Amino acid sequence: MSYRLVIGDKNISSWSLRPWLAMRHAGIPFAEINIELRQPASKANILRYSPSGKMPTLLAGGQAIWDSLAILEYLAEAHPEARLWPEPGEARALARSAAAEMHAGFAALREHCPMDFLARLPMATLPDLVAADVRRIVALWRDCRRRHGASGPFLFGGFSAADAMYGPVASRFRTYLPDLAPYGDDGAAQAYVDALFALPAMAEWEEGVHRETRS
Ligand SMILES: N[C@@H](CCC(=O)N[C@@H](CS)C(=O)NCC(=O)O)C(=O)O
Repeated sequence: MSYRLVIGDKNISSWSLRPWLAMRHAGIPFAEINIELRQPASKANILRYSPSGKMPTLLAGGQAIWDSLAILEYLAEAHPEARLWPEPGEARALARSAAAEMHAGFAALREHCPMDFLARLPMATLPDLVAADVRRIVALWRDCRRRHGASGPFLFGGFSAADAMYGPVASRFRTYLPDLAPYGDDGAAQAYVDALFALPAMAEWEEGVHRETRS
């Protein structure tokens, strides 16, 4: 199967980072189609590939698969060797819950702390709703790590689709919240953020941001 992944600007397109990270980390080959966001022609350009008018969209042969979580599910099914969901059923159910919670939630964090990959804008205080989101994410990460993370540095040990879903959150934390201790972190959440940024695929995304912002 030949894949093309339609994505937005790497500095700000948090949804795009999710499947991109999973595919790069898993070594699933794909070509990128880059569409600049916030331009007069952006919507028309996206609609050439994606019926929803949103990115990311995976073009798998002749078929378009849109929405980051649907793309991850498609890839997990098409590439079982990539182990995008953890094996034991209980861990897999928790990984899916964590991914879905991210997909459907944390609206306050998204609104007040938009992904801005290269920026460093530490926030000393957060609006209550954002602080509640951060506390919940820190607690969720700790729970996943404690219950299922023994075999590696990620939420379920080895890298999974849940980590792809939270990659953009790691970027938001690096930008706005370099210290997670006030939100209940005992060190596990920060270590997890560091593990995500130690991935060669994250470094490659960052290089891509530099290239795009220079051009
Ligand atoms: N739920 C979707 C959201 C996708 C989304 O909002 N994508 C943004 C880019 S980060 C987009 O395409 N915006 C362009 C527009 O709305 O015109 C997903 O997970 O893929």
